[in-house]
Amino acid sequence: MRVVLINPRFRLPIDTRTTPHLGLAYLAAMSEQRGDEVRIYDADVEDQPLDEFMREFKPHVVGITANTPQVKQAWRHAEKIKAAWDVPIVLGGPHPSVESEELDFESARQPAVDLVVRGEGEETWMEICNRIEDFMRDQEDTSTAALMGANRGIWDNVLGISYKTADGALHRNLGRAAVDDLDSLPWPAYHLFRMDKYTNLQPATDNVDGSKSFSILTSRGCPYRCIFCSQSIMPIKWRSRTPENVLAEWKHLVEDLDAQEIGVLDDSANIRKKRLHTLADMLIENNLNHVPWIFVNGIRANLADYELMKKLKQAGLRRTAFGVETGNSQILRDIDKNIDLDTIRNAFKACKEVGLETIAFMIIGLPGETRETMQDTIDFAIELDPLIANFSMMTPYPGTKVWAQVKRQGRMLIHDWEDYVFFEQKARYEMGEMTAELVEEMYRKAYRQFYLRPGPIWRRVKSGDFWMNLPRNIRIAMRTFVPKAEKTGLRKKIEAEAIS
Ligand code: B12
Ligand code: SF4
Repeated sequence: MRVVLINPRFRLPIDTRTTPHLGLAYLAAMSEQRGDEVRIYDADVEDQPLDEFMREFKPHVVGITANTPQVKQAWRHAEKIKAAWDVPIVLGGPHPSVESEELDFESARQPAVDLVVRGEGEETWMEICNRIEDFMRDQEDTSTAALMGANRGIWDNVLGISYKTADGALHRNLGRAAVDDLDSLPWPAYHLFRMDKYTNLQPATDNVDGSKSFSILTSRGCPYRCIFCSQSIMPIKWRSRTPENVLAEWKHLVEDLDAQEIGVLDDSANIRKKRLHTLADMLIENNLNHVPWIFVNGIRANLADYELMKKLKQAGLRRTAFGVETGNSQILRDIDKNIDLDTIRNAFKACKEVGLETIAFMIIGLPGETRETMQDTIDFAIELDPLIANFSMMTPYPGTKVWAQVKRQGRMLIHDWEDYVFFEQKARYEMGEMTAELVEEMYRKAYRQFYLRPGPIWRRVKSGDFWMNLPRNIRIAMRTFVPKAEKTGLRKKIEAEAIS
C-alpha cells in the first residue's frame, strides 16, 4: 500500500527547535516492515503543497499526528486532503488520546477524520493498515465511505481506536496495552525525513549541523504522575529497551548516519540505574563516547547520584535536564513530584562535580502559587545555576489534574487549542490570588533575574557556539527581554500561513 504520515505545520515563527517527529518515524518504520511504500510529509519543512503531493502520490491511507496546539491544524490538513483525494484519514498522538475529556470523539467528529488511534500507535496502526488492505482486496467499491460502512464491522474489534461510521455514529473500542517488548520495534525510519531541513537539539545553545543531530528513545512511560504533566500517551508502566538493543541503534546513528549529537528523548531514562550503567559501559567499550549526547527532557533527580553521573559523563553525556519545576517545598509536594529540594540540589552538585552541563525546567504559575513562591522558584534556579534555565508558563493540558482543578476552582484564560503552547508570555489561567498580571510579571522577572547576571552572560559570551549563533541569539534575547510586540501576533501568523 502507499502510506503517508503527516506532521501538521506548527513551527512557530521563533527560534524553536524543529526535529524529525520520532512517533511518525516509528510508525513509518513499522509500515516499511509491512512492505508499504511510505512517505513522510512534515509540513514544517515541506515545500510542495499538500494537495498537490496527495494527488501525485495517491496514498491508500493517511496518518496525521497531533499534540494539543497542533490538533486544529491537523483537522485543516485532513480537510484539504479529503478535498484532493478520497482516502481514509487516521489521527493519533497526545491530544486525541485524552479519553477522559472525549478528545478522541472531538477529532472523530471532524468531517474529514475517519479513525482516531489512542495511545502508543505501532500495533494499532499495523492492524488498521492490514484491515484496509484486506478490504481493498475484496471490494469493488473501495471508497472511504464503503470502508467506514456502518454494517461492515471492519473496525469492531480493533483495540485502541475510536472512529466514525459512514452514518455519522461515533464508536470507541477498548484500549490497547502499550507495547510490551520495546526491543521488538524497528528503529525510527530517519531515511524518510529531509534531515537537512531540521535544526539541532538545542539551537539556542549549540552550533551543531541539524542534519547530523538524531534522537533516540531508550524507554517509554513514566511511573510518576506529576499533576501538570500530560500523560495520555505515557502509560504509568515504565518499559525499557535492553542496553544491547539501544547500543545497536546508537552504533547505527554514529557509524552509518554520522551523528554529531544524540538526544535521548525518554521521559525518565534513569528509572533503573543499573541499566544506564550497563549502557554507559557499552558505549565506552565500543568507542561511541566521542559523540556528545544529551538527556533532553530530563531525568529524575532522585536517581541521579554521583557514581551514575560520572559514568554517564565518561560515556559521552554532555548535558542533562532535570524537571525541577519549583523552588518552594510546599508547592513541590502539592504537584506530586515525589522529590525534595535537597535531593535536587544534590543531583545538580553531582553533575557539576563530574563536569556535566545542566538544564533546569522550571514552571511559573503552578496551582496555589503566590508572588513569594514564584520568587522562590527564581531564587532556586539561581542557586542551582544550570547552563540553561527554562521557565515555562504553567499551561493546564486537558486530562491533567491541574486542568480539572482549574475547571473546578479557577478561570481558564485560553479557549483555543492553538493557544496551548508555553513559550508565549501570556498567563493561561487564574486561580485564587494568582492573577494573570502577577504570573506574567514573575515570568518576565524570572528570565531577567536568571540570565542578566554576570555568570550566565559570561558563560554565553565565552562559548564559541554563542558567536556562531549570534543572529539567532540576538533574536532570542530581544524576544525574551523586550517582550510582547512580536509575540502576541504569533498565532495569527500561523493561521495566516495556514496550510500551504
Ligand atoms: C521530544 C518532545 C518534543 C520536541 C519534539 C516534538 C516532535 N516533533 O516530536 C519539541 C521540543 C519540539 C516539543 C515541543 C512541544 N511539545 Co513536546 N514532547 C516531546 C516528548 C518529550 C517526546 C516525544 C516523543 O518523541 N515521543 C515518543 C514517540 C514514540 O511518541 P509519540 O510522538 O507520542 O508517538 C506515538 C503515539 O503518540 C502515537 N501517535 C502519534 N502520532 C500518531 C499518528 C497516527 C496516525 C497514529 C496511528 C499514532 C500516532 O503513536 C506513536 C508511536 O507509539 C513528549 C513526551 C512523550 N512522552 O511523548 C512531549 C510532549 C509530546 N510535548 C508536549 C508539549 C505540550 C509540547 C509543546 C506544545 C510545548 C510548548 N513549547 O508549548 C511543544 C509543541 C511544539 C510542536 N511543534 O508541536 C506534550 C503534549 C501534550 C498534549 N496534550 O499535546 C508532551 C506529551 C509532554 C507532556 N507530557 O506534557 N516536544
Ligand atoms: S513530569 Fe516527568 S516525572 Fe512527572 S509524570 Fe511527567 S514525565 Fe513523569
